[in-house]
Amino acid sequence: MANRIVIDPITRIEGHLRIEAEIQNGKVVNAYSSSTMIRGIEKIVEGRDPRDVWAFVQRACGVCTTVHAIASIRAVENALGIVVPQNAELARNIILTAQYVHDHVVHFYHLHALDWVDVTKVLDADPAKTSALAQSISSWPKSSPGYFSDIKNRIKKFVESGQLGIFANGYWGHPAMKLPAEANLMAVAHYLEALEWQKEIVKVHTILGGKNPHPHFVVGGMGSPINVEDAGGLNTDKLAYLGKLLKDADTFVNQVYIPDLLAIASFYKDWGAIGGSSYKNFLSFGDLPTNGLSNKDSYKFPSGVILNGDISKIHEIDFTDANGIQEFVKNSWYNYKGGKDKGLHPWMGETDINYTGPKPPYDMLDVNKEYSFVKTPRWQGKPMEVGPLARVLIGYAKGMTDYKDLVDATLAKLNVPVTALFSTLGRTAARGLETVLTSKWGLEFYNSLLTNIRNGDTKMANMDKWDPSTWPKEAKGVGIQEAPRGGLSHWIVIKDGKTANYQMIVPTTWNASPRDPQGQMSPYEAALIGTPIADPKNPVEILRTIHSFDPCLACAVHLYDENGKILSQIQVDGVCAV
Ligand code: NFE
Repeated sequence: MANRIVIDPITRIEGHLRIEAEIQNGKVVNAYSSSTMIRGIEKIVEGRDPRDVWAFVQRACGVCTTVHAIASIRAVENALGIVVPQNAELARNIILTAQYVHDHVVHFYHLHALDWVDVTKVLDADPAKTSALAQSISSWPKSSPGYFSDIKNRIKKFVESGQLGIFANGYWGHPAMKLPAEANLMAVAHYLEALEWQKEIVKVHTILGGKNPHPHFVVGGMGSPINVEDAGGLNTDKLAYLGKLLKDADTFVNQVYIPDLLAIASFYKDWGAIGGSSYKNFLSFGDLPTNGLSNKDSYKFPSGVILNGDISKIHEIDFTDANGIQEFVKNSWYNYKGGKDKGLHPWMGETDINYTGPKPPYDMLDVNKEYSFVKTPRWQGKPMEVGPLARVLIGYAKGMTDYKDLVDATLAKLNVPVTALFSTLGRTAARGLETVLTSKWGLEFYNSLLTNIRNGDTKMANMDKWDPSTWPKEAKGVGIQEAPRGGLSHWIVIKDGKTANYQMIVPTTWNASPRDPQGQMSPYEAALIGTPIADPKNPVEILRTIHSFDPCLACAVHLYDENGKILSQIQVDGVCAV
């Protein structure tokens, strides 16, 4: 008989995700993904001026702090037929590339690495050998024996004081941890460096959007005026500083993140055959336009759908198709006026927040009924995985040069076949690969912005349709975006100048959702089936696969349930293990 275990929360930050998994003969045979927070920001923006909505919905999350704002202004621009000036497109692209780089580096070191890296093994490491290892894979200057010796001493003090602080919880000493002591020390050193580094990259947002988190935007363009001689505008000094920040980030990615990723991955190649979703369906909306959002061929991030792992055919997405993108609530704690079995296209979407489900504390969810606050999105009725792996696979399948070169070179370095991408390792590797690309593209966008300014083009916003009296009585729009965790879409219906309906279908909504009315699992659930579990009381293997998606439940449901008080619980056979 299968054992059911509960991991709640499985996320390190970014909202509460609960996984219930059934384990039999050392493998996961069934899995359920649940969010214990309610979705409600969509209700807050009803009746508001569409030009203000971005500022509310951006607060769904403090991690992907820009993406909901950009998806929102794009939805309004799409509804009203507004085309933004090229400088605004470039500024938004630079903000987004900084977001991907920041988000992915933080995910790798602070949200995922400790599933693979054993902090306590650092004490066994030889700093001289660690230095030799670091210098053999990168020219990053902070690699001397003395530097690693200092880091080792810092960790030693943590351990001796008995106060492990940020390292207090982890699967230390677990048999699935495979790194040599020196690789652990190198990774922990860079974990600490990345904590420092991240406060630099966010300055890109403060220069172009005034602040971080939650930079400022404006429907029609950007609110940061270009004036190379004015202290208050985007002037020569700020533009030069912006270039330095982007270059420094590119160096960190190529000299620290990627060498670490490849070094760690080389010890975990078996994870190239674990954690792939059995459906092998991938979706990407595409993003980073270089010649207007309406021109999909100009996007740096590809758009399309892969079905059943067949990379020889890319399907197109029609956003207006009522049977294309739909959300279901059969297994979610929401009702639809027309009943719980049918799906709704998001322009007709409903967010009913009259929750009547179980209240914590509860031992196990009744997964035969509703079991999550995440709704279940589907494309043409099919579950879809979104995220870096989807983008990399679709870009590769489309033969886009940037993707092909990088993917082929990395597979050769790791000596694994292309099928290894359909896995936990593939997800984590794809995130690294796209960070290399987005960092490089950020510099390209920056250079294009400078060229425009040098040529005398300083236009940042198109305010032709700012006045609501020029709007149609009713309009509908969709704002698509590739957020760090995957395809994001905001959907607005405008009536008489006000927001009549608003829906946000977020990357983690696609990946973390519960089953649909046909009983089909969603990506997290499907990816866990077959995962080997060495010790059900310490299920680090489940964390590895779920964290490889980089869950963000704050985004997926948009609002905390004020009654959701359970903070930390891992249960095994009804016994609280941690
Ligand atoms: Ni809260 Fe997000 C991203 C969005 S959720 S982090 O990336 O949108 O999947």
